Amino acid sequence: MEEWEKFLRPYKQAVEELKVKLKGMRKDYQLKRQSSPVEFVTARVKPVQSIIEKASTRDIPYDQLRAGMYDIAGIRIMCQFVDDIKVITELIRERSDMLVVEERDYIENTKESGYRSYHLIVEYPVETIEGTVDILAEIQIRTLAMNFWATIEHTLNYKYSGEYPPEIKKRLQNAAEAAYLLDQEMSEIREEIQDAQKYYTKKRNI
Ligand code: 0O2
Ligand code: 0O2
Repeated sequence: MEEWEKFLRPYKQAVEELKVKLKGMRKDYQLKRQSSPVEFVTARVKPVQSIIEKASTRDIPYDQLRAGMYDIAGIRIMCQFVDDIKVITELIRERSDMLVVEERDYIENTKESGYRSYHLIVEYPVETIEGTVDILAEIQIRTLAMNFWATIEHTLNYKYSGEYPPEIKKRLQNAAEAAYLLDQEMSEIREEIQDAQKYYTKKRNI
């Protein structure tokens, strides 16, 4: 266990730092009195049990975990509108404190399950007393509707270990379609919503 704690130390540090930095983007927009593409940010270090299971199913040797498993540090950025995802991706690509090494677009290429999100794998340097450790982290960017669907599907996935009864599978596909339509509808009235939010923020600040 002590070995795991040592191994996970830079990941824990990275997750905390990345959370503060990415939440900072929201603060910057608020200071400029502009609508933020970032709604909220969550982050976690993958539990040891999940690391062990994933290493076993993917045949990743323990001495190659740092390079072979890129979601030990996981950050999730939620936004209101699908177009916000592109803005956030671009802001992350331009940053000098992390390097995007891979992108996976599950919005253009929706997974068979119905899963939609944009994934970035970044290399991030963590300063420790023994020097710099470069770790990989996965940043998932998704709308609130995508997050709602993915959170519920993830829970059901645990219950059924991915082997859904046909009725549940169909319902989940319907729900994925509904989430997609919800995102489309909200995009159509985006300006209306953002005007209302600006008005509300102004009123609150008086
Ligand atoms: P605030 O003030 O709400 O912005 P930690 O336990 O310290 O490691 P944290 O940040 O407490 O981490 O928890 P986590 O799980 O990483 O992130 C949860 C954050 O997401 C919390 O913000 C929640 O308020 C926010 N959150 C969760 N669901 C929603 C939602 O539907 N809408 C919005 N706007 N925010 C949500 P914080 O960090 O407490 O800060
Ligand atoms: P956690 O911590 O439980 O979320 P590969 O099969 O190799 O192409 P890989 O390496 O698993 O894919 O990476 P992928 O698919 O790019 O991203 C994996 C993560 O994306 C998952 O993490 C989920 O968080 C999310 N994800 C991918 N597909 C689905 C899906 O169908 N439903 C839901 N709810 N989430 C999905 P883990 O490994 O599940 O870890």
